[in-house]
Amino acid sequence: MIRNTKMLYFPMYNDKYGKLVPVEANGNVPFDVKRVYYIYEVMDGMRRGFHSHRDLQQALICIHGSVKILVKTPFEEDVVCLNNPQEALWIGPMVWREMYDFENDGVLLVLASEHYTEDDYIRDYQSYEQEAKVFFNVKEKRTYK
Ligand code: T46
Repeated sequence: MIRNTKMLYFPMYNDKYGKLVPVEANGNVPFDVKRVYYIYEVMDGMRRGFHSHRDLQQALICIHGSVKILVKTPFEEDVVCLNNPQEALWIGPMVWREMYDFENDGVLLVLASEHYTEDDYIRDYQSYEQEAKVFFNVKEKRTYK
C-alpha cells in the first residue's frame, strides 16, 4: 500500500436471515464519521475523482459489485480493487484518487471524517504535486502510517 492508505477489515455476521457487517466510527473505522455518501450507476468507461483532499480521511467500501481505485502520491501509486463489503480502503490526507471500472452495478459507499467543503479539495494535479511534496517531506508527522 502507498503512504496514507491502508485496508480495513470488518467482521460479518451470517445467519439464516442473511449477512450483516457492522462498521463503527472510532472502532473499526479510525475516525469520527461526519458524513456518508454513495456513488452508483456509474456508466461504463467513466472515471471519477481526479482530486486529493488536504485534511479529509475517508473509508471507501464497495457494498455491491466492484470498483477500482487508483491512489497516488508524487512518489508512488497503487490500484486497489474493492469487491468485498467486508473491506474498506482508508485514504488519509493528500492522496490523489481516481475511481473507475464500476462493474456489476458497483455501489461505492464512502464514510468521511468531515462535512463537505470544496476548500479541502485539490483538483489540479500540478498544484496537488507541489503541495504533496511539501506535505510529505516537511510535515511527515501529519501522515498516519
Ligand atoms: C472522494 C471520492 C471518493 C456534495 O454536495 N456533497 C458531498 O458530500 C460530495 C462528496 C459531493 N457533493 C457534490 C459536489 C459535486 O457537485 O456532488 C458532486 C459530485 O462530486 P465529485 O465530482 O467531487 O465526486 P467524485 O466522485 O469525483 O468524488 C467523490 C468525493 O467528492 C471525494 O471526496 O474522495 O468521491
